[in-house]
Amino acid sequence: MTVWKSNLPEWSILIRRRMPSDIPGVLRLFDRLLVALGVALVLTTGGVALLSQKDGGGEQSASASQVEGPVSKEGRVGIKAFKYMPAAVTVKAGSKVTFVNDDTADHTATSTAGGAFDTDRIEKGKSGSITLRKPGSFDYICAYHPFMKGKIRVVR
Ligand SMILES: [Cu+2]
Repeated sequence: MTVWKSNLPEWSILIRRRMPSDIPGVLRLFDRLLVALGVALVLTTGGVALLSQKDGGGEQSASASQVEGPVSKEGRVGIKAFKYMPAAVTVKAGSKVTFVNDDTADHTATSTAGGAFDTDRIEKGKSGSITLRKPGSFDYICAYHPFMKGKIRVVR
């Protein structure tokens, strides 16, 4: 008990003595906390920004699919003035896509990747069809005029 009693003032003095010197330490700790909070905030807002960018990307792909048109069971692509119209279509797997050559020259619709499909020659004023069974995104060109480019997206 006597040891405890005699120790108590020493402890309180120690604490009191340490207090002033500890304040900057506490402040430094507080600063670190603020910095950490700031970093966390930046990271969070960055994450949110990234997420909203992702959303924007989603919107972009949504508008891209709008360009490609609605998903249909039968696709129809016109060919006029050396252009596929529309240049991109989206169809369900198993769909038939018909190319209507309303142009002044013969054309084809020939996939560029691994011979997925080829209409062969479609004479001017005629049409040609292909059936797409495998889902995927297929770029195609005209075998006679490779600058003519189109895309067919096949979804399940
Ligand atoms: Cu052509």
